[in-house]
Amino acid sequence: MSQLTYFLTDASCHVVGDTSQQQITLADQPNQSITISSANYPNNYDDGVSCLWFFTAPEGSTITFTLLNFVVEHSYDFVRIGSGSNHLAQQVHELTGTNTGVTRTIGSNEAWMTFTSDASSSESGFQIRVSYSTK
Ligand SMILES: [Ca+2]
Repeated sequence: MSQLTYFLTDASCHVVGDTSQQQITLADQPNQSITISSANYPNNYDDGVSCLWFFTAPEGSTITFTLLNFVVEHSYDFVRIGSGSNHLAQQVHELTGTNTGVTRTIGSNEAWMTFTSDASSSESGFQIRVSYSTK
């Protein structure tokens, strides 16, 4: 993986300075889930983006990512999802191209997600609902 610097971002991929927003606690969200979207959605996202989100759910639960809408430049722009609280390790899923309707589950109550776009060409981006369920 490249040596990108990721910025912690809000639900719309805008950089946040408030450390209280660094962990998204799913149980505290309305409907116990949150929908994350690329910046500008449904208009095209920007080039050169690197966004990072951390999610936590109650101990013993699993976290599910539902790709409500997902169109990014194939093979150049990526959403990556992994377990735990270290976004440089334990990558589990890599998503690129068109994946609307797909779901991916992390077998852990901690998960992270990154979105990276390269220097040129963008698409409409994504809306991803992040929820959890107890085993
Ligand atoms: Ca691109």
